[in-house]
Amino acid sequence: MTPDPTAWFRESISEDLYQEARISNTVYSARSPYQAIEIIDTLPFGRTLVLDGKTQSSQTDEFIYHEILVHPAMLVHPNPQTVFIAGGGEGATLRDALSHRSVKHALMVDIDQEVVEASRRHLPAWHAGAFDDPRTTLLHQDAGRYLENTHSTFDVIFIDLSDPVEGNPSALLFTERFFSVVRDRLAPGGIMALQAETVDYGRTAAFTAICHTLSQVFEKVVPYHIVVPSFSGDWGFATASQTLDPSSLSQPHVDSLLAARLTRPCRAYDGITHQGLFILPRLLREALAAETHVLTEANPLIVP
Ligand code: SPD
Repeated sequence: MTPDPTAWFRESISEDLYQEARISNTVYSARSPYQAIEIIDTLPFGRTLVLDGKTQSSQTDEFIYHEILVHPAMLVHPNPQTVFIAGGGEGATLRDALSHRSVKHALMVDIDQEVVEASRRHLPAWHAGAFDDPRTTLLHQDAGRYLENTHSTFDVIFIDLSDPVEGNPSALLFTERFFSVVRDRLAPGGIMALQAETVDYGRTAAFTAICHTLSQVFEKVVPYHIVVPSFSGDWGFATASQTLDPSSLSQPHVDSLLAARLTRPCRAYDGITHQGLFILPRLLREALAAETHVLTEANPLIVP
């Protein structure tokens, strides 16, 4: 079928910059109580989940995003058995966490059941059966409130949230308060990892504010990055813990840990890729060092 030449997905990258991808098919379009949900096929990036106008992940490079979010934190932990995922509606963070044979239980809490149901139906390569894995528990409620009210602790916590655009429920989870709740729900020796917005030069304010806010709460914050083309460029991540530093893992150590621990082969991540994640360009290092902004509920992160 010839794509409609007028159908474009237009996503704001900043107030003054947009990325556009030609749409070949609209697979799903709905508004849940929390956000606008679209699943589209685009020519450059294939099938794509879009929430409140922002790309969440795309067929052509979702494995880069999810492997890089998940594996550094999982590998630096000596024996990750319990995992918590805040958000992660597509199920691919769950998929990659469950690929570690040490994991006995993974609890995913995503507020939006409609995102998960649409992903389960239309994004099968993302979850790859992870929702039906006997080690999985899936709940639909506010992840922050859940963590505040549970006594459980977790070896690894992933914060895989949609971009905090105005009105999206994720905005209140990029805050000092939420990061403190996460810290208190880590088991001794535990670690968290999160997606932390763009690190493209000139647009690093969200990333540096997230890392600075994490550093108010955790002893060890390790920022890192990789290019995710459907996100329009270089994307930021961080781990946070009291002592663990994934950048200390050598290339051969990463490769041997992967061989010993994983049940699913990686496509983007290996020992050499791991080394590159932690090499931050000078201007980004300077921006991180100069950051003073602490994100709070009264003054949360909002991206354009
Ligand atoms: N799974 C949540 C990741 C959100 C990333 N959004 C990317 C937006 C790119 N403009």
